[in-house]
Amino acid sequence: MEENLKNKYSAENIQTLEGLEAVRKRPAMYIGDINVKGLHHLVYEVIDNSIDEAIVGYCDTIDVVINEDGSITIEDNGRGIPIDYHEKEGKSALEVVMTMLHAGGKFDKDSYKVSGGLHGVGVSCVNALAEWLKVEVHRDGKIYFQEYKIGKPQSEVKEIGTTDKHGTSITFFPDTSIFITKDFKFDVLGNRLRELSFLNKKIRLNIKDLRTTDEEGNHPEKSYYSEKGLKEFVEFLDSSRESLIEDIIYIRNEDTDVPVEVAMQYNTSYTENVFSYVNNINTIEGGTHLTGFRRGLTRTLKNYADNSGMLSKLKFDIAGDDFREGLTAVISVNVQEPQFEGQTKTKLGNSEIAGYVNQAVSTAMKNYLEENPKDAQTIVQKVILAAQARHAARKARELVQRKSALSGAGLPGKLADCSTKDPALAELFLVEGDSAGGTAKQGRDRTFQAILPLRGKILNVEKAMQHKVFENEEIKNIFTALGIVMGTEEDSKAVNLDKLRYEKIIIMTDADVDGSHITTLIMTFFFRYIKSLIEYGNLYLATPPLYLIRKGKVERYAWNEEERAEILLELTGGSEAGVHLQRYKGLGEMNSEQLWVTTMSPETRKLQRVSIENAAEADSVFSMLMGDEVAPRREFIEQNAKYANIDA
Ligand code: 0RA
Repeated sequence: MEENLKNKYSAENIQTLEGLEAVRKRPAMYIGDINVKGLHHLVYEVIDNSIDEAIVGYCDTIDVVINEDGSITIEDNGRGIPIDYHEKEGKSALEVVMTMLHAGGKFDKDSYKVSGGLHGVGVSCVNALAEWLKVEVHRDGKIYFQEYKIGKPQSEVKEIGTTDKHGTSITFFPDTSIFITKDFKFDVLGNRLRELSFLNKKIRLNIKDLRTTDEEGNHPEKSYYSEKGLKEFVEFLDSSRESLIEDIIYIRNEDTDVPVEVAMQYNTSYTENVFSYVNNINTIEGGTHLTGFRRGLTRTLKNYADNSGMLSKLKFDIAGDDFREGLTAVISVNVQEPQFEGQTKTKLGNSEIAGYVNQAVSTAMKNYLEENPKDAQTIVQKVILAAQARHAARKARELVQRKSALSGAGLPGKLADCSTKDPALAELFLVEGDSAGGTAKQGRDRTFQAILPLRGKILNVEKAMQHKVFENEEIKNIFTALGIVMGTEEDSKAVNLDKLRYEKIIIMTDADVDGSHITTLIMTFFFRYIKSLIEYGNLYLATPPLYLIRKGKVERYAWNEEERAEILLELTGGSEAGVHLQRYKGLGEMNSEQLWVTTMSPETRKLQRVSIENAAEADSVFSMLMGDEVAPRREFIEQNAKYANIDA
C-alpha cells in the first residue's frame, strides 16, 4: 500500500480498503463475471436490499432509472440506510454499509434479510466496482449524501437538506476498467423486475430508460406489480396454454424456519415447466427444494391414484416424469444460509430443505385432492395418459433403433460428413435449409467439419408427444448423425454420449427473427432431450454477420449496428461515398467463401457457447412462445424482435 494512504487511514480503514481491493482484484468471485451478467448483477444487488425493506413492510415502491449518461439509479421508499454514528468503526453507519465488505452482516443478523443476490455480497461490492457512486438517504426529516470513487468516500456523510420522505437512492456508473460492457439492458432489467414482482407480491417496481425515446418522444418504461404473487406467476407462464383444471393449486407454509410457497397448474401440453427459487434466486440447476417438491407431489398423487382404483387396468408402472407432464409450477423457499452448488452455483445443496418442502407439498396436496375430487381425477387421468405415451415412445424408439441396426446403422443421407474419425477434432453444423446447407458444404473444411441441413422449422418438441419426437425424421437424423443412443428401460430420456461423433455441435441459422426462432427450436430440443450436451459445453451457436461493407477491393463485415457505423467511418471518414453496404437477410446471400471467413473458420468466426442458463431462458421463452394461443405469441414476437442475442 502506498505510503500516503498508510498515514491517512486508521487501521479499520486500511482493512476496509483491502476488502474492497479484494473485490476489484477478483470481481468474478463476487458477482459471477465481468460481462453482461455481472454488470446487471450490480443492479440486482442494490434492488435486493430494497426488496428486503419491502419484505419487512417498510417499502412498497422501487424505481430503476437508466440515466442519459449511462449511469443507473435505484430508489426505494424504505427506511433509508441508517446514518447514525457507528461506535466501533468510528464513522457513519451509512459509510460502513457502503464501504465495508459484508458490513451488511452486522445488520442483517436481525433476521430481516430474506432476499439476497446470487452471492449476497452487499452494496459495498457494487460501490467497489463503480467508477463513481452517489447515495442519498431520506430519513428522520433530513437528506444525507455521500459520494465515492471506486468505493472510496470523497467526503464525510453530509446533511444536504430536509425532507418529508424516507428511503434510499443509489446512483452509480460501472467501472469500465473492470467490466467488458457498460450498457445496461432495459429488457434484461425489466424481466428481472417482473420476476421479482411475482416473487414478492404487492411491491410496485418501475423501470425507465432515459437514453432513448420512441417515435412519440417517450422514454421506454415499464411498471410491474403483482397482487397475488406466485399464482399470477403461473398464470403468466401458462398464458398461452390451455389449463386442465380451473384454479391454480396454491401451497404456502410459513410455520417452520423454512417458508415454502408453491403455485401449480396442469395444462394440456406434454412438457414440464417447473421453476424453482431460493431467496428470490432462480435455481436453474434445481437442488434439494426441487427434489422435495417432486417427492411430495409423486407420493400424494400416487397414493391417491392407487386408492382410487383408476390404475387397475394399467399394465405398467408409472414413472416420476409422468406426474409432471403438462405441469407448470413455481416453487419459492427462503433459506437462512443457503449452500449453492453446481456449475453455475444455482443448485441448492442444503439437504434438510428436501424434507421441509416434501412435507409442505404432501400435506397440502393431500387436502387438495380430497377436497377437489373432480380435479383430482382429471390430473390422475392425465398422469395415466403420460405413462401410456411414454410406453408408446419406448416402442417407437426401439423400433427406430432396431431398424437402424438392421440397416448397418447408416448415417443420414443428408449428412455431409467430415473425413476425420476423431470426435475431439470433429464439428457438426446444423444448418437451416438445404440452400444454406449447400453453401456450407462448399465453404467448409471437410477434413473436420460435417454439415447436416435441416428442413425449415424442426418439430416443436414443446407441443409434441414423446413418441412423435422420436419418430420425427429431422430429429432422428440429428440423433443418428451425433451417434447418440437414446433412452433406457428405466428412463425414456436417458442419453448415452459414449459414441458422440463430434466435439462441437454448431447451430447455424439466418440472423433474422425466423432464424433466431429456429435456433430457439433446436436449442429447446437439446435442452429437453439431450441436456447433458449443453451441460458439457458441446453446443454452440454460429454468429453470421449482419452487414457486408465494401469499398473498392476492401470487404469488411459487421455483426451489429455499432460495428457497422465504426467501419463506415473508418473506410470513408464520414462521406459514405463509393461505399456499398449490404444487409444480409440470410445465410443464402453469402457465397461459400464469405460464409467460411465470417462464420465457419475457427480462425475468424465468433462462436457462442450455449450454456444451461441461456438454454433454460430460451426454453422458458419458448414455452411461452409456442403455446396454443396465438395472441400472446404475436405480442411477444413483436416485443422481442431483437431476441437474436441470446447472450444477454
Ligand atoms: C442496513 C440496515 C437497515 C437497512 C439498510 C441497511 C438498507 C440498505 C439499502 C440499500 C438500498 N436500500 C436500502 N434500504 C435499507 C435497517 C434500517 C433500520 O433499522 O432502520
